[in-house]
Amino acid sequence: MGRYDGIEELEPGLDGAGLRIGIVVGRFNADIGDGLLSSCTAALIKHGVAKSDMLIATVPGALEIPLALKTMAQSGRFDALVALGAVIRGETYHFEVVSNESARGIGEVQLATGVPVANGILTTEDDDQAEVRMAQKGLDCALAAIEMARLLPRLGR
Ligand code: INI
Repeated sequence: MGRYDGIEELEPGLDGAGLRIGIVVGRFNADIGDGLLSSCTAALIKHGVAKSDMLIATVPGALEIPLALKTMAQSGRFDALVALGAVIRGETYHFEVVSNESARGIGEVQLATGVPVANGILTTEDDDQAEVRMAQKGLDCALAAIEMARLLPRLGR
């Protein structure tokens, strides 16, 4: 029995066993990327994703992430993807361009390909804010990737 009598509600599934997950990391703020990546992979492993079912690709910065994701999505090899990186206002005069374009591109990849993409591109005022947020964001993205990979096959039947 669900919360609503007589109405089926799909529960979030967080079993990562057997899921193939691709991760793209921007190297522009490398320390933040490493922090995001370590918490993300630790959470994926904790939830049952095999190391041999993960592939990590690094790219120069957030603007290169959507194309790498799209190529992975189109390969058919992945159940879900994760984008990790940091756009820090203190370091760029075109903060808005980089953050907006990467977010737009990431959203476009998942809608165009049907492969879910968890967006872990931090957008912050400075390094300190990014450091504070990176562990939680990496974890959140791991869970979002697993949950969406489990949910999509159950929708639209
Ligand atoms: N890329 C980032 O990932 N984060 C940033 O903060 C950033 N800044 O500050 O400019 C950034 N720029 C590089 C960009 O993503 C591309 O790699 C570059 O423009 C080459 O295409």
